[in-house]
Amino acid sequence: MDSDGNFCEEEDYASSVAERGFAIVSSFASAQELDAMRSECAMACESLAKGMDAEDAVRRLGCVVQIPAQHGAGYKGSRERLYGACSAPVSSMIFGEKVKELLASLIGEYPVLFNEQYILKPPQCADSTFPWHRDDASMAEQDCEFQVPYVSLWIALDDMSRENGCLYALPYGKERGEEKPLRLNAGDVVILACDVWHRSEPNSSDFWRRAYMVQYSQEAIMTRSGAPVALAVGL
Ligand SMILES: O=C(O)CCC(=O)C(=O)O
Repeated sequence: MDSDGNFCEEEDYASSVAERGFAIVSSFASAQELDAMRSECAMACESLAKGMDAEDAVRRLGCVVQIPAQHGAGYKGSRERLYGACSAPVSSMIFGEKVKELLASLIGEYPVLFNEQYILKPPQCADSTFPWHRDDASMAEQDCEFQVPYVSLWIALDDMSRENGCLYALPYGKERGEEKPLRLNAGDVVILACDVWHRSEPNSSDFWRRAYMVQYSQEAIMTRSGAPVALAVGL
């Protein structure tokens, strides 16, 4: 952290995640990958809006935009069919060597993608608060048999500020109130451990605040009934 309380670029991401529950990777996404994610995100909104206003649709969906796609081995192909030409840079980013290298020290050599979603806060959207939560709480709700370790990569598609609803993560062992805003540049990533508390405030700016979150587990996460909890796509 610098003297203003902003988080700086770090290199030993695994140690940071183990010690405080999160880490920041500066400039993880290239300009081409950023463009492609923004295009996918616009297509996802259009598709979910089904001819209605995309901004209204996002507000209705509680800011989380997730396109249902085929699970398992056919997944990569199904997202290519959904998003067409703009999917290639995103697919290579979420399944390729760069992410594998990052994930190797965090969850091992055989990561499994189990979820991806865009988190979009429309301009001046008072209803875009995410209260304090840990991501693994949703697993408990889904009747999973084992606690499989996982991490989320939360990718900033726009510059993030307090005004537009940036993330706040609470380092392990700290009290609420000690969290700092994660002011990021577009293309930076926050690695979030599944048990780190985090939140975000509403977007009170005049522009969209867009993020893309991809989640990877150490192995497929199964419910007690034997089905994958969400996607189960090996890299
Ligand atoms: O993007 C945000 O503002 C928060 C999203 C979040 O915390 C989550 O999806 O778990």
